[in-house]
Amino acid sequence: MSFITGRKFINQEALPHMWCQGCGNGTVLSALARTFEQLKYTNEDTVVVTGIGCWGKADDYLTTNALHVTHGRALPFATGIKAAKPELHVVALMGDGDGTTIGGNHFIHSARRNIDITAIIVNNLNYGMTGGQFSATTPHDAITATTAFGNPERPFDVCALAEAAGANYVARTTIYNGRLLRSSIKDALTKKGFSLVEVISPCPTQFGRRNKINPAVEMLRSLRDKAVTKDVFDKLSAEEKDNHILIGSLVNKDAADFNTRYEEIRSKALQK
Ligand SMILES: Cc1ncc(C[n+]2csc(CCOP(=O)(O)OP(=O)(O)O)c2C)c(N)n1
Ligand code: SF4
Repeated sequence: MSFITGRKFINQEALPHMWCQGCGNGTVLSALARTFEQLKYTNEDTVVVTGIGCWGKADDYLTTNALHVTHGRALPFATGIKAAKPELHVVALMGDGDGTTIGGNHFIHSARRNIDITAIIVNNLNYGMTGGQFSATTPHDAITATTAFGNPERPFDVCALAEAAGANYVARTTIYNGRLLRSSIKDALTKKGFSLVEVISPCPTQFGRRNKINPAVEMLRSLRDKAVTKDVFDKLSAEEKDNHILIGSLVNKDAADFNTRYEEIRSKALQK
């Protein structure tokens, strides 16, 4: 009997990884490597594009083709790769700072373009790598290095943003919900068009410590207790919804992707 381990996609020479104890990044990396194996992807036909941040280091630990680019710019680079080489599987790995704050504009336009890229945003609610500053997903009132007495801003709903902009596939999960994490990554990778998997993940070192959700296992318990599927979420009051995490597949449709539309227009232009 053989088991799916994802081992051939993990660069053993780069281990041990740099992530803190209790960080969720390793769980997401393992789920991604296993799904690559399950889908029979190869190192040659897969490209991982990362921005800057703790999660942005993920490409160091993968054996696939990789492009490590500037902060917030993973999606434009991924777009260029997919437009030029549609046969490749292109995956953009971004933190919430990378993908929705400094890179927020690229995020909505990639979804609008519906280009066939899978974006995996590990949302740990702050800028982990640079010391725990607030990001566009930091909850209202949360304590961060730059909101020492509480965050006056409201967070983006990353999935709602992707849906409104036109993504074909949108799912949210947490690192506690391991099976959903794997199945969401698989569905996202196999869906044509722009796909988003938002993974709510603990950053015990920066976010947990400041918001008194520690040790790391407390962050996992909190994810377990807060994550609910749509049937439960819909019955909650507005106030309760603020304190829960809606998980599951939220959008799954088949609008034509960018490369298909581009080819249609190109062939029309060639006939003139
Ligand atoms: C243009 C630019 N601005 C700021 C930085 C500094 N910087 C590096 S990582 C980072 C935050 C990363 O946070 P996030 O994307 O949420 O990833 P995490 O570290 O939490 O995984 C920042 C602000 C940078 N490298 N480049
Ligand atoms: S600082 Fe936070 S996000 Fe970065 S490795 Fe540590 S726990 Fe993970």
